[in-house]
Amino acid sequence: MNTVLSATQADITTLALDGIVNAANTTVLGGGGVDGAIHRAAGPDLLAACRQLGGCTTGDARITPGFRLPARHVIHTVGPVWRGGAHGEPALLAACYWRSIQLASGHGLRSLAFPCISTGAYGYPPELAAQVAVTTVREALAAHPGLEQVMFCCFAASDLLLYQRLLAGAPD
Ligand code: AR6
Repeated sequence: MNTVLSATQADITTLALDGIVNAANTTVLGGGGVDGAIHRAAGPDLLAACRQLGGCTTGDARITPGFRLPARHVIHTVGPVWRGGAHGEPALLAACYWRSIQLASGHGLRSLAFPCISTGAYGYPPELAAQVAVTTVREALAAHPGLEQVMFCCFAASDLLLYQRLLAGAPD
């Protein structure tokens, strides 16, 4: 079965899917950006669940319920801080997407949305991040069956254009 891959411009907290991915930090106790939006929308039970996780290393992921969100689960992953690109950032960002798909598949999720991990506060150049995201998600889906729908949820119109181009297979 082929997974439907798409890009949309939305607030990820509004998506009624089996799971949404959070761009968290290593404490997994909340923060700004999409992390703050997810915690506000999910309510205080999410923070209580995150306290039980004991943190998360960069490139890894953890799963919690979605509580008051329309999404049933939140997968918290920690992207790399961009430090010029020669400090393992591409591999760490790829690991975020790979681990998130692995967790989603392992928990029987059929639909999942990703934000543009690391491209806000963590400074990863959006175009380079989108290339890693699309390539890695395609590879991870081939290795982890069960997901029917994966969405790249872009906040900015400029990000949506990047993903639409990559998903259409257009050359760089
Ligand atoms: N829905 C979808 N995307 C969003 C939303 C939203 N509601 N809000 C922001 N974005 P960032 P990072 C986009 O900074 O770079 C936090 O404080 C945003 O436009 O949220 O991985 C964490 O706790 C950008 O494209 O995450 C960490 O400390 C993307 O989400 C740190 O920031 C990621 O931006 C993580 O930094």
